[in-house]
Amino acid sequence: MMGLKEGLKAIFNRIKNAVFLDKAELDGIIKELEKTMLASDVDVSLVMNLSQEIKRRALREDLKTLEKKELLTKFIYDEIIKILGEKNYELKLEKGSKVLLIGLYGCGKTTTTVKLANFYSKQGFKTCVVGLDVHRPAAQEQLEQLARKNNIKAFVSKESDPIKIWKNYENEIKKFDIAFIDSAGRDALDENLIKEIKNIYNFILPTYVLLIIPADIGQIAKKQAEFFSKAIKIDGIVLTRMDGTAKAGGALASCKQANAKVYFIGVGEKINDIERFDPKQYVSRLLGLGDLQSLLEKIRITLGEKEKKAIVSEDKFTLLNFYEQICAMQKLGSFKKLLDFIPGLSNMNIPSGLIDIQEKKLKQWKAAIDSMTKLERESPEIITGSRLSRISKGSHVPISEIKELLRQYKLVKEFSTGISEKKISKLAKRFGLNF
Ligand SMILES: Nc1nc2c(ncn2[C@@H]2O[C@H](COP(=O)(O)OP(=O)(O)OP(=O)(O)O)[C@@H](O)[C@H]2O)c(=O)[nH]1
Ligand SMILES: [Mg+2]
Repeated sequence: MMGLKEGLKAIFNRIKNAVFLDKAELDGIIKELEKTMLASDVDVSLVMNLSQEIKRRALREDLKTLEKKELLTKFIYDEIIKILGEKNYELKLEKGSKVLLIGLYGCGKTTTTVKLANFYSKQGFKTCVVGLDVHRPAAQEQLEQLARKNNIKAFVSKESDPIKIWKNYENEIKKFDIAFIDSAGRDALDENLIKEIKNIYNFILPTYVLLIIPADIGQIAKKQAEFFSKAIKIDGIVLTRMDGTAKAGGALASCKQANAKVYFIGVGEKINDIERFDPKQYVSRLLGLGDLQSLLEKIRITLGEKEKKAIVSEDKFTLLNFYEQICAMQKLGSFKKLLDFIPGLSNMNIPSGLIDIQEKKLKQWKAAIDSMTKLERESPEIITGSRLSRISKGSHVPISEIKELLRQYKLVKEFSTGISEKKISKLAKRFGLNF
C-alpha cells in the first residue's frame, strides 16, 4: 500500500521532471494528488476542496515553467497543511501538572504515558507515571516495567478502585513536577468507561486530558474524538502508530475537522518514538524537504552532551568518533529513520550495513578500538598486517570483524564526515531557498 509519503514523492518528482506545466499536465498532477490523499483516507470533500483550491491558484498563464513548478510545489504544501492542521500546539506544563491519558483498548495509552514522562523528563521536569488501569490483568506490571526500564518512577497497585490508588499515592505524587496517568480502555465507548473516566476526572482534576487515537483508524478518528468529547472535556489528542499506517493523512485531517488539537504523534514502539506534532515540519518532511528543527530537538532530548558532540563534531573523524556516533545513532532509533529528518538525505540510498548494527557487534568493535594505539584510532588506514593481528589478539576479536569495523568506518567517513549542525543547516538553506 502506498502511503502519503511515497505518493507525494512521486508527485513531486513528476513536477520536477515536467517539461511543460500546461493545463493538461497540471490536471494530471492534481488527479494524482487526489488519488494519494484519498488513499490516505482523507475525507473526499476535503480532497475535492484541496484540488480546486490548487487549480485556482496554479492556473496562471503569466508564469514561466520554472516559476510555475516552484509555485505549484508551494501551493500543494500550503493546501496540505491546511488540511492536516495548520497550528502547532504545545502543552503548558509546570510543577503540579497532571496529565490523564484515555482511549479505547490497545490504542497506545500505556506506551504513550511512559513516552511522555520520558519526553518531559528530558526537558528537565521530574516526572512520574501513575497506573489507574484496574481492569486489564497485568496492566499495572506493564506500566511499571516500561517505566523502570526508562528510569521513571511508577505508582502502581493491585487495588481495584482507581480513586483509592490515587489517594494512596497522592502525597508521593506531589513530590514530582508532572504526573502522567494511565487509565483503562474499553472495546467501545460504553457507559462504564465514561463513568469511570468521569469519576477519575472529577477526583483528580487533571491539567490536561489527552485522548489517544491510533492513526490506523484513519478518518474514523473524527468520530472517536467527537464521541469522547461529548462525554468528557478532551484537551487534545495523541495520534499513535503514525509509523505503520497509510491512513495517517486521514487521521490527521479528521482531527482537524473535529477541531481537536493534536499535540503529539507516536511514530514507533520505542521510548523516543514520539514527537510534538507540528504540521509544517511534518509536511515538509513528508515532501522530502527534511526537517531541521525536529532533528535538532530530537538530538537534544535523546542525547547527553557528550554524545551530541559525537554526532555533530566537525573534528577529524576518527574510529572513536565513529564508534560514538553509531552508539548515539542507535539511541535515536534506526539510522534510516534519522535520515528522514535531514534535508536531501531522506531520499538517498544508504548502504544497508549502516542500519541497525547489532549490540554484540558494537561490543566487539569497542574492544578492538580499545586495543588500538592512539595513532591507529586517529588514522585507521595504517591498520594492516601485523597491526591487525596484534589488535585481534589483544581484544579477542576476530580479524574479519575488525576488518568489517574498518570497512564500515570508511563507508561512513566517505558518506559524510559526521552529520554536523553546520552541514545540516547548509543543506536546509539550499532546500529552503528552492521552496
Ligand atoms: N508502531 C507503533 N506501535 C505503537 C505505538 N504506540 C503504541 N504502540 C504499540 O501498540 C500496542 C498497544 O499499546 P499499549 O500502550 O499497551 O496500549 P493501551 O492503550 O495501553 O492498551 P490497553 O491497556 O490494552 O487498552 C503495543 O504493542 C505498543 O508497542 C506507535 O506510535 N507506533
Ligand atoms: Mg494499557
